[in-house]
Amino acid sequence: MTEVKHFPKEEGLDHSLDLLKEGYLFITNRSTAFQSDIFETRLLGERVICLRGREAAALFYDPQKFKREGASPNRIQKTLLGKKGVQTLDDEAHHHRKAMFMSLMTPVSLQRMRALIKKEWDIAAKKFSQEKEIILYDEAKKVLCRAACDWAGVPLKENDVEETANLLGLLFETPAALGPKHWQGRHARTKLEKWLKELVIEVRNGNFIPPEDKSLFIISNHRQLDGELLDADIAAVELLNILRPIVAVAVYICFTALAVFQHPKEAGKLRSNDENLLQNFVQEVRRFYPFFPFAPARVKADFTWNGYSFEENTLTLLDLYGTNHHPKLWDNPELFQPNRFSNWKDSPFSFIPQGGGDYDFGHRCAGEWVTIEIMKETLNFLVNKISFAIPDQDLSYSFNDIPALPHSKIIMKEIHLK
Ligand code: HEM
Ligand code: MYR
Repeated sequence: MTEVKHFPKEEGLDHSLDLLKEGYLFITNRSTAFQSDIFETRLLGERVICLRGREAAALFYDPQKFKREGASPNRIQKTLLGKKGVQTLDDEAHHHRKAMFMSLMTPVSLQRMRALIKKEWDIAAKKFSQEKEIILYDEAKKVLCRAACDWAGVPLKENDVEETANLLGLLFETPAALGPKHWQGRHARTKLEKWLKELVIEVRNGNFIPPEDKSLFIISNHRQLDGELLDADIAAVELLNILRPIVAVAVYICFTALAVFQHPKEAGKLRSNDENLLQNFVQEVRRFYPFFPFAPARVKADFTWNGYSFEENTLTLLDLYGTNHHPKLWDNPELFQPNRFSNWKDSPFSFIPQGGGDYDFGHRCAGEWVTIEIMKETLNFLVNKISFAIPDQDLSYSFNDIPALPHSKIIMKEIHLK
């Protein structure tokens, strides 16, 4: 018989304030103190199990053991995710909806995204060379917003680009914010969902005809398992699940620029334009810097794992950042070393910046390949297409800001095309 174990447990009524204070390091700090990749705590008034590491990730991504129904807190749904989208589904309903997303990620469509990003940076660079200085984060959001709408088949006038980019930005900038900043995110979602719902209705009425291989067409015409179209509200939520995260790559673009600036020797190796070296650098940016902190799920039905009893419905968090920095999985995890990916043995559970496990049957990010393509093209642009100066500024970032971003948002000046 296996020994029954008690979860290491921190004392106290609630640790939500500690989560706000410690941010990305909340789970790692406790795992280190307990010397355990599994422990229990209390957050927002309920008992929560926290997990970290490869074995724990394999458990978390077992769809027989965990479900997503009721897992995301309301403040995340009202800003980042919306209601009734793919992230909240389980079993057949999830698999069917996820297949719709994965059908958008063909090699041809990934190459189309790469070409769009190249075109947008080329146009933007000509403008940058006329400017005294630019803020990379703001410019990247606009570049990505244009590319996202074009890629998804969503019409967007140039005059609306800045406002739309900022609204999409608020969806991922505000889930963990307090007060007015958080409410800006909720209002942004209301406005964006209304815009896209009306567009879906236009497509269904035949008043607007997008190309058949683009997200707008596929989501508008998607049939559920019962043969019905999605409610137009839900179609809008799913369209935002394409547009929002593409704009969110702006955060990774700032960290990419920071890495280029702080690791000039590594960046110098990229001058050869070698696709594998670009890939390794981008992978290390996604491993090293904090972005999505942890993924939430609930226990589907009682089970025991390694002697620990998991009770039905218990909220469980998987530490994405902490797994990417786990000392048992990575040599010198706190060093930025792109070369570690040159002979890295691929595992769906140890390198999980965008979630782990299976794309089709689990909740792993549908846009991971798009993200990598956008980042590689942008890295090539920063290293091989332009020269620039980084004036004095606060390039630090805080582990208790979710999402974290270099505080100055990367100010660049003296930008010239090479
Ligand atoms: C899911 C991160 C970019 C579409 C996820 C998850 C994470 C994540 C952590 C959830 C994993 C889980 O619940 O277990 C990121 C990060 C990105 C990014 C850090 C960088 C900006 C993208 C892009 C797209 C996208 C570019 C689409 C073009 C999705 C979708 C899901 C998802 C549709 C839901 C998958 C499901 O529930 O089955 N992403 N993502 N993401 N992501 Fe991303
Ligand atoms: C996306 O837009 O889907 C991609 C990246 C978003 C990162 C957002 C970071 C804040 C999320 C807090 C989630 C906490 C989960 C319990």
